[in-house]
Amino acid sequence: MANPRQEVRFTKLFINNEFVDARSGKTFSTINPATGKKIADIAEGDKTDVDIAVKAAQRAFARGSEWRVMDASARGRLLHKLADLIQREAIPLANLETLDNGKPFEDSLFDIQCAVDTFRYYAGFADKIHGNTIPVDGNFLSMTRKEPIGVVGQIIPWNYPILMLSWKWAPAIAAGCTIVLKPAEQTPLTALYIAALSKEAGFPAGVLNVVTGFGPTAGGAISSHPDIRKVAFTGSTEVGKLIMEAAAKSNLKKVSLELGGKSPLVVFDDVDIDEAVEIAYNAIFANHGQNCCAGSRTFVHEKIYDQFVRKTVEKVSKRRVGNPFDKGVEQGPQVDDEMFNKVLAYIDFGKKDGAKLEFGGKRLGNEGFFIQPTVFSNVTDEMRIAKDEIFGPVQSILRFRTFEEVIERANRTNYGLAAGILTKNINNALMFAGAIEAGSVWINCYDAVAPQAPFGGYKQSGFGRELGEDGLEPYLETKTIAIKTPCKL
Ligand code: TXE
Repeated sequence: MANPRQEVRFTKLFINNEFVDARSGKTFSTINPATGKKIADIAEGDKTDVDIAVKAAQRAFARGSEWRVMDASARGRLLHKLADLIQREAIPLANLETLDNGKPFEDSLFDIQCAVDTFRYYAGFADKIHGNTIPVDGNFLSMTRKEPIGVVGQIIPWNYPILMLSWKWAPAIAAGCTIVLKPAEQTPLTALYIAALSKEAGFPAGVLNVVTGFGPTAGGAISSHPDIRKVAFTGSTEVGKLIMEAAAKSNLKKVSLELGGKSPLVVFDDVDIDEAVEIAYNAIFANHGQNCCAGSRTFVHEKIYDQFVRKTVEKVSKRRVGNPFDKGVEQGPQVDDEMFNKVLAYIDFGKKDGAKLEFGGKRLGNEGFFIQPTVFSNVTDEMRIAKDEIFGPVQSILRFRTFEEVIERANRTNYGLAAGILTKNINNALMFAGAIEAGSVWINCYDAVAPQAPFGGYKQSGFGRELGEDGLEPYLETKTIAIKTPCKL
């Protein structure tokens, strides 16, 4: 495959503004999913390294430290500076992201722009985080202060490595916290690169630390650490439960979780079918289906069902899958062999459970983790492909008849991250938006995520919100201060 020559410069842990080996001296390989071959050896941090990183973050957060006495507006300027540097380095960052994750190069560039937008949004917030004065009874001046929660741990997944880092770092920095971040073991390269940029931007030592390593060891050390005040996690519901348990058993650190989904996209019979097919296609196939809010249950009204399926197959059959560095390629490999095997297993379940395989269903080529975009029709609610998060390029098309029926079926899931509805009927759209149990609802669009608007889950898709003003809340404590006054002011 004709890939760019991108040097991998950063492979060690980033602690206290220095790149260091893991104390154990251990490393692990990060793999190029397009070939299955090793890209680089990365320092394998564990509990000892997390302890060292937490100490650095505590020093950076100590009373009177450079970070603690810095003007809020200066924190905002640092965030802008980091955004500038990420923009300057967009090409090498996109090369590394595509190499490590497998997503098309253009998609990496798009993610980088979204990350820059997120940093800039929260840069503006740094000096606008403030409390209230409150008219309590009696002779008091009562006021609240919003304070940074302290040292926070952040554990992120591999599906949007740069973007997830920005969702975690930007609000935490704006709030004035210090951070120990663990990227996913599949995709450590860009977090380390951005760590180097944070030093160049001028962040004081210890404010931002990156410990690469595995979930149960490095991640586990974060979630059970006695001196971490808050853990923010994006990943599987299964691990989210472990994180919450570890947080409870250690020091009751605050927790926010952004977990999996099985999001419905409901297509009524009054739509422009070509447009609806296109929206539903992007909703499921974007990022190879490795998207927490993927529209993985396409409910289509019975009146247009057959036509919708036929047009979907036409569209999907033209999807270009291949080397993610090639121009025009829309889909690269799945992230690793584990996800590749999981997706193929679900395709098998789909066939066994009686869904009709309309397109795809197989591995592509004999190198790397490529899977054909796959479409199933005649999918019913109890099938495994309709219930579980597959996290791959597999579209399940279900048939429905009435509004009430589809609301009930759309909500019949443990997840509640997102939902979409396509219709020209404003009443149906609004009633759907009100009745659906999901953190984001998209009407006549899908994946309309923006840094300014909160994002997060109902039910087992997690709790706490990222992005928007709500996204600051998990990183803040509210302190109430009452001052006795000689009379009513
Ligand atoms: O996730 P994990 P995996 C879903 C998706 C996917 C499934 C498994 O359905 O098929 O999860 O993917 C760290 N303590 N999502 O195995 O394990 C891990 O190192 C602390 C949805 O990749 O949850 C990584 O940094 N941390 C999702 C992060 O958790 C632990 C994105 C995510 O890995 C840990 C990814 C532990 N015990 C997968 N075990 C989304 N919401 O977008 C693992 N980790």
